[in-house]
Amino acid sequence: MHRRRFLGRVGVASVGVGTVGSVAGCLADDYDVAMTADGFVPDELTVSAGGTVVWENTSTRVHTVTAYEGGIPDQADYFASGGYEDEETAREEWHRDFGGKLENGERYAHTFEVPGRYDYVCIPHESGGMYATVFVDE
Ligand SMILES: [Cu+2]
Repeated sequence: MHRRRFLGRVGVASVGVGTVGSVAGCLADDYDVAMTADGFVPDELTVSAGGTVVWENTSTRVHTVTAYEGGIPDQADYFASGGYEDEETAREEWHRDFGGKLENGERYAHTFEVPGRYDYVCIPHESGGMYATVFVDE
């Protein structure tokens, strides 16, 4: 399990300079969702509004984190690795030059402000079922 609570990370940030070494050790696996060879783990995650989710590619395959534009709350900001502002652009850039790719060990983070359900996908592995959901509580 690599899930960690948002409040837990605030606690880490307040730790003194003298323990930087051990903090760095903790941060090595301080992510919420792993991108394995064939999926997002966990494929369902719940956070509180204002919480940040960190994805890390723990596999040797290249992945993306790409929100389904029709699968997020109306008022929510669109999100995608590569920073694209809409799903169409994210898909075009992936097909053009692997835009938005996350290689082994690379991370993507997004802060969820609006409560609701967020469905997202890995563009190159969509047909393989690599999609998942973040639920944001009030
Ligand atoms: Cu993938």
